[in-house]
Amino acid sequence: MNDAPTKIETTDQLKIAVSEIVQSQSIYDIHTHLFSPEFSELLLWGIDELLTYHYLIAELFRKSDITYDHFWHMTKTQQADLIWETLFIENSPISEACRGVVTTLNELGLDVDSRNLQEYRQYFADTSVEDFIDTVFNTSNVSNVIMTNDPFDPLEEPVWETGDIGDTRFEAALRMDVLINSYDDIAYEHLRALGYDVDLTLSTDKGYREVRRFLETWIQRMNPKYMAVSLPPDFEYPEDSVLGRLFDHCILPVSREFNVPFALMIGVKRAVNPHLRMAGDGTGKADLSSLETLLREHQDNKFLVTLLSRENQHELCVIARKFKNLMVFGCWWFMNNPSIIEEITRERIELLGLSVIPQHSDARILDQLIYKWIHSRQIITDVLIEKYSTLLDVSWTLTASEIQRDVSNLFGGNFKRFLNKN
Ligand code: HDL
Ligand code: ZN
Repeated sequence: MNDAPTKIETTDQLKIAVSEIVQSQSIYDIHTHLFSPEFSELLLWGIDELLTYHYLIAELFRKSDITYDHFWHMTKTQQADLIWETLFIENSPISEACRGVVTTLNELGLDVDSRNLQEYRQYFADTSVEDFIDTVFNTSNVSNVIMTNDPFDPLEEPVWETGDIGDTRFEAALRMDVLINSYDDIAYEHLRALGYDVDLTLSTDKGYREVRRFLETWIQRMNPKYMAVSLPPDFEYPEDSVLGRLFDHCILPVSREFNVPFALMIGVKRAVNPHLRMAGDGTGKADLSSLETLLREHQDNKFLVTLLSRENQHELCVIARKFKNLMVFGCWWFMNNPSIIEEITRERIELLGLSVIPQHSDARILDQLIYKWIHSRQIITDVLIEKYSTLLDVSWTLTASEIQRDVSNLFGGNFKRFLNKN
């Protein structure tokens, strides 16, 4: 860090220091949908994947007259062509998801002004996936990404069976949406077929023991940083249901025993418009009294929580003030837009200081690490400058190393400390 002053007494000095420090800080990206190359086609990268990101598919249908059926029968190249023409040429690419593609192309050194999709395709055709992974991690200054790993996914299982997922920059998270949200129509049969003696209503000690054995097997196989689940806005706890019994008799005990935190991602309404497929999910405000109960009754468990409704964010900060076993993380999905990231980050710092994980990328396509972090670094920089300035205003001077310490905690240190806490 060349020209950032060590002792910071003025706003100009502060701006230089915070900008440089945030820019140079490597990031531990704790929630993505990326995969190491060992997972072959599950690792998405390149311009056609960028353009057919489900966020852009949702935006396409607002501007194009194409029918759902016609679109879904197109090839990925045809879909990308249509999205490029509709959202980037016939309209300015000004939405966050559109802007992200342009930020990424520009950062990769491509001629954004040419608007020549074939030229961009040629760049990716000429690049190996291994080289591109290095390019993306170096350009985005991300040290590690945590994947979203589904033990019920037949495409993932063979790779885990080998015990080698290769590139150590990719780490695992054990995702339990199928186990928790689809127990009776998917997980039950799958577990039985694997030899786990579980029952359909999951209401026996034998069944609890067998689900714990399943979780333990995957924890040993994946070495996950956390176990995660996405939940609807009407998530209730406690509840006399498969979910309630899975939490109490299986997930929470295993989470404590193996010191693997439980990540709750609450507020998603799946398939609000099924015609949009992965783009068809929506959001809803959750009643967070269930979260409060969970935290209060399981204070020896560690929970990572992110919420999908803007209306829940302030309440989450207040709950986090009550429970040290709650780590608030990220601006998830529909929250991952500059105006909301700024609002959420500001209220988190005001209520929780530096004890949060301000952001994750949720990247689905490798290239997205570039734009998602460029955009978020800028917003978090601006909020930090604003907040540190209030200290200068009351004669609290700062040093660059103190800001470095704080920023290092926000972008990885808080997460690592939370994982190691017993
Ligand atoms: O459930 C999740 O982890 C969400 O992030 C969904 O994967 C969603 O489709 C998404 O990619 N959001 O950014
Ligand atoms: Zn996600």
